[in-house]
Amino acid sequence: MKTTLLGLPRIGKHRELKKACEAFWSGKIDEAALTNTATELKKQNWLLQKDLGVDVIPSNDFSFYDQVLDACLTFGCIPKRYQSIEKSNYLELYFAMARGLQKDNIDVTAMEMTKWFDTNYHYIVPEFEKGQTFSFFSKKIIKEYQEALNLGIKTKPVLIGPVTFLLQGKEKEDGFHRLDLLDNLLPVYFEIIEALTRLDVEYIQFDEPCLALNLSEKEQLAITKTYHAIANKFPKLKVFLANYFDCYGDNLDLALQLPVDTLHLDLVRCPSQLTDILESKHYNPKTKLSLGIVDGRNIWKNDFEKSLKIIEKAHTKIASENLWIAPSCSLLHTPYDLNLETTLNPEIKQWLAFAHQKIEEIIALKNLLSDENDGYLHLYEENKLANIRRRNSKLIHNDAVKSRISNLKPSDSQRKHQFPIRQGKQKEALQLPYYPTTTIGSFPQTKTVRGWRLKFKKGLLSQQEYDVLIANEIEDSIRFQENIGLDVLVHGEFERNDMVEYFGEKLNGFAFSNYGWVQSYGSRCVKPPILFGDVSRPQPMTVKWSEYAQSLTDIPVKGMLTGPVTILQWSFVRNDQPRETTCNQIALAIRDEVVDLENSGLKIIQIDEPAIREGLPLREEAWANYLNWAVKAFRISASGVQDETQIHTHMCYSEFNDIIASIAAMDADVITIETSRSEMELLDAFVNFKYPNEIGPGVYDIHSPRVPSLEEIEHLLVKAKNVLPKDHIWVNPDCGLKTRDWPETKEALKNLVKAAKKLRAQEVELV
Ligand code: THG
Ligand code: ZN
Repeated sequence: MKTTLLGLPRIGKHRELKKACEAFWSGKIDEAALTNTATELKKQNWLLQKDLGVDVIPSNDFSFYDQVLDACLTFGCIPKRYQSIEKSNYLELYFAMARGLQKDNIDVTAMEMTKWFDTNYHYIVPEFEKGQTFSFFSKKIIKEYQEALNLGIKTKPVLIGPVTFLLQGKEKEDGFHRLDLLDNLLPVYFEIIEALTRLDVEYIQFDEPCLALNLSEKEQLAITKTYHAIANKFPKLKVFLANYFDCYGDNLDLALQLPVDTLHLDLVRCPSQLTDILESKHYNPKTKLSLGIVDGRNIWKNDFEKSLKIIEKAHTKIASENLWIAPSCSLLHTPYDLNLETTLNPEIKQWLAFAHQKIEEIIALKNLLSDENDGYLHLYEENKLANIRRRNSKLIHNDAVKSRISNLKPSDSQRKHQFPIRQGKQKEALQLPYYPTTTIGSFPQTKTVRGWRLKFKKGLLSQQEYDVLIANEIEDSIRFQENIGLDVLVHGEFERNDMVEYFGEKLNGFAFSNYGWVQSYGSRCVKPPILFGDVSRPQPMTVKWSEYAQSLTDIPVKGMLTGPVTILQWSFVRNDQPRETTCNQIALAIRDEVVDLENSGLKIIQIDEPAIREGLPLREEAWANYLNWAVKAFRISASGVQDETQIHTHMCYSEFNDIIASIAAMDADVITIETSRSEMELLDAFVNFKYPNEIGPGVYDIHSPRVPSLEEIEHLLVKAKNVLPKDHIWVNPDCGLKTRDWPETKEALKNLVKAAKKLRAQEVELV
């Protein structure tokens, strides 16, 4: 039995790569300093794995920004607009593709980003043209292999497979399908494999998580063709084919017949596939199986007793030299090292494993399975004890919460009346003009504001001093919004760090790490809360600042909350009960907050659900069940209020077509969505569906500091007005403004208000 990993986090234990990249972008350090940091981080990862005893260690899992962007450069898949950038200036080209570049006479936008399968990680979307050709451009994969070799480590280079690479990208013009490019792309793979085999590479890992999706026949054929072609050309190469995040499902028979050395299975997300494989007539016992048994998407300690049973089951049919033990997927999605955490409750800490501990678990499992396992039995006992303690812990179970869940009634997820009746009452109560203007909720989180929070956490500011600073910031923002003439105001969320972390910190059932950072995109990280127990709300979470903001003005202020599905999706959640149950517990806590906000005088409350689409299971068979409970959880959170109280929701990064009926079923009075980058194309789903409630299609892209002109906003608004009922339209930016600065925010919002006023004036002329 051998141990391996599919990849490790790379941002650095103390986010060294994040800091180095940001310093490089702002010109504070040079390329050599950035490269040194990268070299050091790669070395640390390799040596850690070597010291802990991993048999086959991956390389090319490092990335300055994103591994799919790396693949684009590896295959010379570089959109034309970057041609003006000197190819010899590799990092400038690389970061221009990631972030855009404005310099001298160059002005290019970044490539698009989207979520990687059902994770909170964003990748750069490859862009394809008809007939596009590829070339072996960046030699990173070779250089990293050699770098590890110089440390005495013969690695398994990791490369995204050609089918997943093509499928996760997008066509930039009509008239072809991106899979048509496979024949142009494969020769570059051959060239790469050739170069690696010349260096005596034994294994190459090809990541094909598209195998976890429903594939068309054409897509399945592409997989078969690819791996037969590789096997024919390189009969001695050992291909390690990795699927993860779900079952092989419909693709299992096909996968079992591929001429590969090893198939990797995600046995955390799909334990049943092991039996399917062992019983399949297509399974050739010479094909090695990599048992992905340690959860690469969550932070719980492995259950050795359970894992050993699974491995032993595989062992009844498969010789041990044909079995690998591995994490379920790359450890990119877990934090580095639990040992850095000094303030976690020790009772909870003993239930957890971060990336470092997960590697130790893989090694321990291997040792426990060896004939001479005497020296390791204490590890088994310790693990067993920790898991028993977790199951029985008083920290986890709260009878009041459990009984509230079992007493949920259908009316708890139902507003008092249907939307048309509510709409009338809300129009009466709110007296808003046509095309009401608002923002999504957050205002710039400036260095100064972050600085206050840091000082407060370090004890350098008292609670009272901190509160005064926040109160002043809120007052300034209210005055600004009044001055420019917005119709529905927000307090700005200056008191919040992250929209999920903030609520987790205020709810029972959540714990927090200090260094549990996980890469979200590029240099940006999130610190997901650890949801370990039954969720309850000890006291109101947002009422103080929302009520304060409303007290400053007669114009309605929106209360701002994060929805239950998004809190679930962006936390590390418990694995000892269904996600649905956990989500309903969060929903009840949010519901209580919504009611408290209403009682404190807020007439409009927004419950954000940006992650509802990303939580969609990878396989369509599982969609209906998920959508059913996710929508219900949202409705539970929103249904405690009177008809007059207006519930908003907000979603971003969404391909809405797939789930538009469920979005409508959420029954929010108003939804604000991201539409500007697609020139209102994303609105089509709502229009075709005849979305019944009110809607705010975003009229400018907040991801760039660029200030949209009055005309641009007006142009988009007219597009919206042509397809939606005019008393359903709201005017707002695409998303929250926390990553922006004030100067551009002010200019952009002034133009937004002017555009709405202009449209209103035109209505009056028409009448
Ligand atoms: N919160 C969480 N997940 C998210 C988002 C979020 N996933 C999707 C999307 N929003 C990702 N966007 C961002 C935007 C900014 C940052 C992270 C993810 C960010 N992070 C700080 C950083 O890396 O410097 C750290 C956060 C902090 O200072 O507290 O800026 O909004 N959960
Ligand atoms: Zn958004």
